[in-house]
Amino acid sequence: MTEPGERRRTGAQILWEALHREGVEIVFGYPGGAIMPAYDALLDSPIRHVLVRHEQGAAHMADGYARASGKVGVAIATSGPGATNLVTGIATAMLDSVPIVCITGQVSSHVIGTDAFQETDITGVTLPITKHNYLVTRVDQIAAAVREAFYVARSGRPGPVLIDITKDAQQATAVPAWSDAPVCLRGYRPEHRARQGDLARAAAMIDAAKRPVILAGHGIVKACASELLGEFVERTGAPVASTLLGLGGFPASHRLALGMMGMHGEAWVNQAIQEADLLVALGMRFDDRVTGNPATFAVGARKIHCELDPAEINKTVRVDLALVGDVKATLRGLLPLVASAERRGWIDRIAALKGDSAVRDIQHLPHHGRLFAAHVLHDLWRITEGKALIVSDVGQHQMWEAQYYKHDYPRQLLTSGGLGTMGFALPAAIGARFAMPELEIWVIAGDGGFQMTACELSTAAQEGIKLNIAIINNGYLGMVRQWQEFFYDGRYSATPLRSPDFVKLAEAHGLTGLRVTRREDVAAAVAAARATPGAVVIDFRVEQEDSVYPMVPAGAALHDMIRRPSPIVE
Ligand SMILES: Cc1ncc(C[n+]2csc(CCOP(=O)(O)OP(=O)(O)O)c2C)c(N)n1
Repeated sequence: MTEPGERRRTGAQILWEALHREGVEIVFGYPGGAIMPAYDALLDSPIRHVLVRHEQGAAHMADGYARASGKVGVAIATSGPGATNLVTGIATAMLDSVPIVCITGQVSSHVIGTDAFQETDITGVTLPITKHNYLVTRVDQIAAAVREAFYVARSGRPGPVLIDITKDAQQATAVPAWSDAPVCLRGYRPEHRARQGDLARAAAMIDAAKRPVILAGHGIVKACASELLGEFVERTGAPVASTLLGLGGFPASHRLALGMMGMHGEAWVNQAIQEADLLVALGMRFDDRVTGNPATFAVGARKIHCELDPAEINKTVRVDLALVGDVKATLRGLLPLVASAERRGWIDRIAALKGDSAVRDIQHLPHHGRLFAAHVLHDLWRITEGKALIVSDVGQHQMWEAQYYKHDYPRQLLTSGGLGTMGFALPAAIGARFAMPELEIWVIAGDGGFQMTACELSTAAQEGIKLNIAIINNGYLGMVRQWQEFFYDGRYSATPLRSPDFVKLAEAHGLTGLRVTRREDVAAAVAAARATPGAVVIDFRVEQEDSVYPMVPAGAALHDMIRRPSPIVE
């Protein structure tokens, strides 16, 4: 509808106004030819722009902003190489169901299909890694495309949406027609609600169970269902295992919190899942890193799957009952139906399993004066009282973080779980910083992954933002080295890694760099980083050939874990 007094504007101006109307306050991007009209109009918009150093960083920043805030993150880039540089970030957001909107410039509509300068069919390229995408070739389509894109990104199971806008559509003028009517898209029905009869069946299964385990996933965090989950756990007395992305959705310090499950989950958690007679899966999708071999996964357990996306039901693990709908609404419906229970025998059994598995625990690492990654993460957790927002990269350090930093709060661990994208952490943390100006933020990255997006140190320096960056530097592409040690006869093919001097690299950006080689110096460096304004990089030189334990080899049964040799072999 054209509002009274509405004036004629360019497509570029309409774009920024449409974003503003969606509540966008900040975008992350990089200019270029096909998006220049939009960048020109940006100067007259109240929306803040953060200039990244590589478009992958823009997508990860939008993603980190979205994960930390629960809002939609926005990235913007030019056509061709600018657009293709976004691809890894879009795929990362897709696999972790993160709502972002990416805007790309496209060559003018009359040259589309001619291999024009910087032409890439980015809607074709991103078709399988976006929830939806748009090619906009006319100025009068821009406002509606933005409105729909935000609706699609945040409704139902969230995800990335791309809007590709031709240069001529940005330059043409129109009187914009705004709409406040609810978006209605043919064939897209994102809302589901579990049936009352199924809720009652689920409650009966829960009441009848002797050895239930709740599997809490990312959906708990996204649906802001932590409090309800707490009530549900108190009522049912069922212990909670978390997926990597579910960490913090249920407080690690709770007596019924078991910890992380899966490939590098705690041994007692995996064992408890294998011994369970009922699994209640809440907002998780039975990823292969979580189940191990699905044929041997919790074979004695009945399974209830509470999940928003019907496509996830029976995808890898067959379940006895599916409750399709928002997990918060499902929990709210279940709560009055389930009986109060204690299940002491089951909790005692898990406690016994815990004792047996504690050999890996930090307390049991002998002190040789050597610095282990686990020391760094345990000390960081202690010093920050578990209250920092952690953005971890991908590799061994990511798993040690999940094991040793105990998360009590939702949205305080951001990590690339589904795609496992090295280079995610630094840019995602920059995005999270803009979403959470007050929170203490730590990046935990390996020496390999850090170098994939280290250029974004420049962005952090230009923006003058406070970040603490811990590089867990083991001189290897550690996780791959570990697999080579375990499964390829220790043949280290392309995993030894030489890095720049990270202290000097920080200094070259006008930032502070510190180096730690001994455990006794960890606390002082952490304190110095916290007290120093701006971004600080700490190069933690850790044990080079340590491995993450326990480990369920890919495709093995969940109870078939490789345990840490004890005592640690010299
Ligand atoms: C973009 C990308 N390329 C390759 C991989 C495969 N990969 C997974 S972990 C890993 C090693 C990571 O090394 P580093 O960043 O040093 O961390 P560490 O494992 O040593 O803690 C690699 C290469 C990946 N996950 N992402």
